[in-house]
Amino acid sequence: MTRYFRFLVALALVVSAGTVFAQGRLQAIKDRGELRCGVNANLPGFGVPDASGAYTGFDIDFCKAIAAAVFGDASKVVYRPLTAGERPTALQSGEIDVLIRNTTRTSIRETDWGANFAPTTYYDGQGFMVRKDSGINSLRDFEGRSICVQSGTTTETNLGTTLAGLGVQFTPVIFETAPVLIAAYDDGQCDGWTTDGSGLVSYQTQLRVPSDHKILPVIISKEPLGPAVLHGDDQWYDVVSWTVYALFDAEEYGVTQANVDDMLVSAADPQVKRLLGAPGSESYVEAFGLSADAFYQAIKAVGNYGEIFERNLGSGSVFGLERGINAQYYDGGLIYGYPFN
Ligand SMILES: N[C@@H](CCC(=O)N[C@@H](CS)C(=O)NCC(=O)O)C(=O)O
Repeated sequence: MTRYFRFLVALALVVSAGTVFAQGRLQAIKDRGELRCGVNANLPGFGVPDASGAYTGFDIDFCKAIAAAVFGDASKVVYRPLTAGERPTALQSGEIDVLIRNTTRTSIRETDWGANFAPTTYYDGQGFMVRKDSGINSLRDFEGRSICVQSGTTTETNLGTTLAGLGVQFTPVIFETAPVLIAAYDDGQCDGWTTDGSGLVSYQTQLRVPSDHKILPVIISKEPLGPAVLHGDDQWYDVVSWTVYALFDAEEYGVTQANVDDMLVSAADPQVKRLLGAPGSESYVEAFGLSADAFYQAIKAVGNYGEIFERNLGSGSVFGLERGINAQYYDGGLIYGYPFN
């Protein structure tokens, strides 16, 4: 690329980002008629296209919820598949409106990436998988062994710092994407591999003989996963954040995909009426720049937080993940919706 061409590209990015900023991303999305969501294309349970090319998963449902809140139509999403390493540029260039791709909230990502993280939707932690017959039962057993790890992730840095701290000498075998990494691990190219606990459970189902492998009972990090937008647009950040809170609140108030229509007309609880923008209730939702029934639309499209969890990752899925710390606060977990008032 010539220096002049690079200058033109940079100028175009600045001008287009400026246009979005000047009028606000929410308005730009409405004018465009579609939400651009940066997602995972390779992580069953979180984000993956099915045989017909339709994306499904826990993260995908949050893209749909935001589209439903903005347009009253969950199908108005364009999914942009991203590798781990592509995430910051996709966000910074303005190419995507929101990143919802099992992305950990960290200080570096808020500062260097310029990401503003919405509420955490899945509290995770980094773990390890090994073959049952490997003789590896703890991190110290990786001494002199190899570990597959994906680049552009928190996983890679945590691995290096944690094992260095323990004085364990190991060989990292680095891959850019998960499918290649999993195949290499399955072929015996590494003695173990490491990623978010949810990712281990998801990918274990894709190994040739899943039951030949085990997840070590060790977690080396905090991996709070959630949606992120670019710094600098408070209105859009609020829309994304409060769509997440609305889905948390819906579970707390007992509003489900199945009963939301009834709730809209007959709920007596003022909290529910405010959440749904029920006729006759004061509108707290329009203040976001959305229609009064925006969060009714989101719940109607994907259900409440608990329904999203169970359908994609929990009892309604092949993964059977427990809610654990992703339970509601009143059940001893960390999920806590904020009030609409
Ligand atoms: N949460 C970590 C890890 C995210 C990540 O990319 N994990 C891998 C392994 S679960 C993944 O999703 N790979 C999918 C792919 O490469 O397409 C982060 O934000 O850096």
